[in-house]
Amino acid sequence: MVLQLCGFSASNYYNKIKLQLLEKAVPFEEVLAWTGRGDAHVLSASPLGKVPFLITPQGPLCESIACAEYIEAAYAENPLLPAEPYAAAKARELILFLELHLELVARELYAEAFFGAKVSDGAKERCRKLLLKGVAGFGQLARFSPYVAGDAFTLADCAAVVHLPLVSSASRIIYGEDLLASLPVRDYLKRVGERATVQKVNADRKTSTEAMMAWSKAKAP
Ligand SMILES: N[C@@H](CCC(=O)N[C@@H](CS)C(=O)NCC(=O)O)C(=O)O
Repeated sequence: MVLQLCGFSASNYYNKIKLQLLEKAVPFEEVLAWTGRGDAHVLSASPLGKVPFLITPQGPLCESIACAEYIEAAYAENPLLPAEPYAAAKARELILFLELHLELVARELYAEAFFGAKVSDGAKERCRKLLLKGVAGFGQLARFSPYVAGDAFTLADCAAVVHLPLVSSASRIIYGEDLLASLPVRDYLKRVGERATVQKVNADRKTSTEAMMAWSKAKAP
């Protein structure tokens, strides 16, 4: 059975795994699964209803970090983690740092930045302080030389390519300034954006975002 990637292409976590699979040239099938609609098949694979999740020959798997590690272990071709343990741990460190200290913090702003809801001034202020700390820390760890973990494209790039643009645009919309502007993120994204795999992920993201917005609009009272 071919590996199934479930979710939708507007999701940054989904796209992290999609980019990994494309980079590794692992055969896979995309299966559309939306969040927040109480679908039983989604909840049975991903208890919190989050995407992405995988349907593997052994069964379902959720949480993108577990999915990414499974894919690296199960499909040896085109490895995206260095063989040397410390270098591999440094790439994992970047992914965790990006997700815990940048993306998850900025996520609190998305409701207002992208979905027309309101985020309290207190929450915005708290997020801003955390983001400034997170960005400084990420700047200390990230190499951008030319890839985020150094001279090879790794899983850390799969995460950076999908999360950094969101953090950047949410902060521009909410604070009127790009809190990532102190880092060479724009040049980096331009550089990795030349890869056919990244172009495919970004093109699909646009189409999926339009479908998601149209659905929310049709559902709105
Ligand atoms: N920790 C999860 C985060 C996944 C996540 O937050 N996915 C979003 C889409 S980008 C989602 O499913 N949101 C719906 C929800 O939280 O109910 C992972 O790494 O897979």
